[in-house]
Amino acid sequence: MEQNKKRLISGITSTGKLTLANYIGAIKNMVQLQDKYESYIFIADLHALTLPIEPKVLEENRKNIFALYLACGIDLNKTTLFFQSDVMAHGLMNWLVLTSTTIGELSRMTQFKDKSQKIKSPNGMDTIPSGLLMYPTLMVADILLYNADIIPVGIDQKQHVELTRNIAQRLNNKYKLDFKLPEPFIPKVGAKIMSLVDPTKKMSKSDQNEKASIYLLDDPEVAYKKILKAVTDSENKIYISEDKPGITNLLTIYSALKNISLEESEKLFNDKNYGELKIAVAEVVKEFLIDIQNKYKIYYDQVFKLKDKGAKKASEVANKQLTKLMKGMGLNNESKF
Ligand code: AQP
Repeated sequence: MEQNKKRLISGITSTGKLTLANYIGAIKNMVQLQDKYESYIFIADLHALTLPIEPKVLEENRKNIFALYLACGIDLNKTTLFFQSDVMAHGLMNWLVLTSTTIGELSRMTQFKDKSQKIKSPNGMDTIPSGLLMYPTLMVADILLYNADIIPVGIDQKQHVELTRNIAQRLNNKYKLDFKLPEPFIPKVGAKIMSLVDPTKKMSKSDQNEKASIYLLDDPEVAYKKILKAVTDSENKIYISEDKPGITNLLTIYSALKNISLEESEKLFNDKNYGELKIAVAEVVKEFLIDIQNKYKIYYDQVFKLKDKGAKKASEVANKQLTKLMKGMGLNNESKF
């Protein structure tokens, strides 16, 4: 059966504690799509090294994310779940992809511009790790290794999937190969969840202000209070509008967790006040966190028992694609794999 299914790949970088935005923008879709697609989901721990990170922190993040994927509904009977660093092909594929990319192409990526701006020293580029520039080529490698059809991601990653399409086309033309051109799969509701303290900025796991994000492992009571304190405007009328990013964000979170459209949420709340909306959103967020945290506790201690099966299967698939590209490029190591 699996041969007839289209392939899906996606990952989350283990740079910090997962947020509700990571769930709504990415994991929720991964869970919904795992019945229909041959699914490969990973913890992007090599990507996490693109910015400085303490080894102990990285170790803990990786384990948390693996257990959280399972708690959120990733099913090991349907999805191949693995740590990126367990599949050696990712590093080598990254190098091969890198040789077909230009510095201009990489430095134009919005995420690179945003993240490098934040850490740039007054003396110039010396504080910007080269890994940050190459983050997208590793993502291209992640996708091409599984010859994936679709990539469930939030809108901030769309540009990297577009780069993957360009590079796949380039490799196909240059080396007469047949890499698929992947499509991003972006959720209808929740493609960009916003910060709770500044709703013009995206919610991000690396935001230094803990009040800006709901973390999947937040104490549910703390999360409840964060929603009650979420920044909104002062009009006290509930409707969806670009001029009302805070209220639109709360309606979006409610819709995503209740599995209803944004317009349905708007209708439900349009004769209510901000306090009532915040309490309703805080309740669904709290319930959601209690549910996944109960499951998380069960999975956390099993991570190292569960991880190798996925890594083995992923390696088999990845090595085939890697060998294809190596041969195409003239690196013909017949008996290597
Ligand atoms: N605010 C968001 N709304 C919707 N989706 C989001 N994603 C991230 N932020 C939002 C999606 O979650 C997945 C996580 O990808 P990642 O960890 O590899 O990188 P990211 O996009 O850089 O995520 P963060 O949370 O912002 O992490 P940091 O702070 O480390 O950069 C992707 O599918 C992403 O689109």
